[in-house]
Amino acid sequence: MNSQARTASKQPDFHPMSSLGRPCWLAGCSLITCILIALAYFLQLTPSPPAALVVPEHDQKDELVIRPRIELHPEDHIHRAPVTQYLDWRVASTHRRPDGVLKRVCLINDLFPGPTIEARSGDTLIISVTNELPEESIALHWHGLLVTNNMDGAVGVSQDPIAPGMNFVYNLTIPSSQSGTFWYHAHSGVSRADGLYGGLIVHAPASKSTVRGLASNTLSQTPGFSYDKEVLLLIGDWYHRPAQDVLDWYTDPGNFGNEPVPDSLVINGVGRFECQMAVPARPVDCVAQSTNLSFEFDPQLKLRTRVVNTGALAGFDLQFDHHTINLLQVDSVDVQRTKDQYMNSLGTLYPGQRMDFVLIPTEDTKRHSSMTVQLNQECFKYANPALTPNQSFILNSETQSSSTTTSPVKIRHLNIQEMPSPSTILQDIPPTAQQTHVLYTKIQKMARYSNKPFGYFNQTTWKPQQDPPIPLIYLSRSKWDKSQLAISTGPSPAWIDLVINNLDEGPHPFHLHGHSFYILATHRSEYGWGSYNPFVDQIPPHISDSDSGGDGLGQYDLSRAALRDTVQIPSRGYAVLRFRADNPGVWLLHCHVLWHSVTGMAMLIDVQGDSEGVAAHNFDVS
Ligand SMILES: *[C@@H]1O[C@H](CO)[C@@H](O)[C@H](O)[C@H]1NC(C)=O
Ligand SMILES: *[C@@H]1O[C@H](CO)[C@@H](O)[C@H](O)[C@H]1NC(C)=O
Ligand SMILES: *[C@@H]1O[C@H](CO)[C@@H](O)[C@H](O)[C@H]1NC(C)=O
Ligand SMILES: *[C@@H]1O[C@H](CO)[C@@H](O)[C@H](O)[C@H]1NC(C)=O
Ligand SMILES: [Cu+2]
Repeated sequence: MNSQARTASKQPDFHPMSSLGRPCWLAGCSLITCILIALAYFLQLTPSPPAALVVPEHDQKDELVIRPRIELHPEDHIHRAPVTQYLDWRVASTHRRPDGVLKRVCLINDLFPGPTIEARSGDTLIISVTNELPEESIALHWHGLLVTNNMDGAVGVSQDPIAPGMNFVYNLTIPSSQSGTFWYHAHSGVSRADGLYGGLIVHAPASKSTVRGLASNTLSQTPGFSYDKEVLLLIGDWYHRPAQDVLDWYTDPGNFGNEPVPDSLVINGVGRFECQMAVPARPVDCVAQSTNLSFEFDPQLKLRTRVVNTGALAGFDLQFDHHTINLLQVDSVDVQRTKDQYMNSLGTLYPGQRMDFVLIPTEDTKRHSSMTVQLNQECFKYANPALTPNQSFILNSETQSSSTTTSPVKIRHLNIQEMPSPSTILQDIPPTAQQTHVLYTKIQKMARYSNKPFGYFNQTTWKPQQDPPIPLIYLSRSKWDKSQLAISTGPSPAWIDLVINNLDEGPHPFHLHGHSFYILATHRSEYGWGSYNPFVDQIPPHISDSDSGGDGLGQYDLSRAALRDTVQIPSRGYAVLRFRADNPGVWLLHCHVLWHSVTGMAMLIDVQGDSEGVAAHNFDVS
């Protein structure tokens, strides 16, 4: 019981919003105090920042630095037995200035992002969620965790939304087979883009041999893959308008279905915006930041860096100077190691995806080092002059003169979208599936819907079940309304192939609830429509490509497959996913671009079986 209470009350010590003494407009004090201090600043009543802004435990040099750092504590979890953690969450909203611009932000227990959950495989999380928002209903989804269907948080599918003033208790048992970087986010309306999300880290229990006390990953025992500390980076695009206004803009036929381009980006709830960048058409209430943003990571340490794309629309690339990168996991699954293990860049991480890597200082790291976030502009169909798409953040401002030699670092690139899983994971894939389903997805602006954009799978645009307004899992299939397009996988377990053709000019990051899938192939067509129907096409387009293709033995090169829960489907192309439908229930398959999923780019996978015993085989932990 002691360890339960200890774990339950634990908050990350370095949560950007949780400590006292952070700048007021970023911390939990009232709006009025914020305004007063901001005024004092502007009127220069104080020559240096007021005492409230000083981080008490640090020296003078640090006074003007905000550290948007979330440090993790694997040592509290990897050596203990599984426990039940009780969390009591209140969801509310208030006005904050994450990047200097005032915006109504959703908070969990006064935090944006919400509290970071740290657990170990086999833990049970009992999370009581009380909705204290005045108007919006909410629900929370546990992205990537294989939970039981009724705890999945998908409004209209597995639960009713939690109305204002109401409470819902999530009861999640983390399978003993899962560990890695996960996150939770709103799965109702658009509150995710108002900040209703947070990190969920599952530490793997320590194995017998540990490296410097840490063994959260099998790779950590391999030279080059060990690390000293763990940190979390929740990085995402950010809009200055309320998410509902952004959605209204998107669905306005006058905007031709162009996705709203974000104004900014935030890392762990903090960003940087130059007030003069705001466009006249969208005036903002902006306070210039007088502080530097620096992570102040110890330049001697190797960091296991866990990155989540929490954004609504944009993918991003990360660049580090004076560091190399060793990729450990994508979507909480190990990746195959490469011969050339030290990388400088990893390619684009799309909304919903996660990557874990060891950030390794190079010889000259004791100098100023920085991380650059580059929002990928491929899905920006117009220019937003307010946005600075490439932004650098200081990792370490310390300048030591111990090393002046700069060892030239060869630039090596890796594309995480194409990184296969290790063969130990791929050996589970059967040579063929029992069922194959072909799907077509597209955003359409149709005259009969006043040219508003809606996302489609085949002929159906998804909406939460309304007629009758009862979540699908409590209704017989014959009662589902016309917005529910579903694939039935037959008696569980069964191996299923999904061939998802993307008929759009733009890519879509698709996420499947309740299961991970093997990506067997992806294909992008430069011209025409690169669709694939295995029932008709003798040779799949990805094989007829000269530079990619199989081993000539089958349609798919299983040795290059990747086990994931989110896949970027290229423009005018497709992805072939193979998964074992073994988690009974009704599960969403949807685009993780928020503006696409809320306008219908979603459908259902109906996995038959007894949902009481969902994934029960995973629950026994020795
Ligand atoms: C912020 O960083 C810049 C560039 O490194 C530096 O010149 C400046 O002194 C820093 N300001 C504060 C307040 O630390
Ligand atoms: C959570 O679910 C488990 C397994 O179904 C059950 O034994 C336990 O009583 C539940 N706990 C709560 C607080 O509902
Ligand atoms: C941002 O970085 C990317 C990749 O290096 C580059 O192609 C692009 O031109 C940069 N954009 C801006 C606005 O600097
Ligand atoms: C989607 O459309 C394709 C082509 O018409 C069809 O083969 C497939 O069965 C449809 N899928 C579903 C789930 O209805
Ligand atoms: Cu999409």
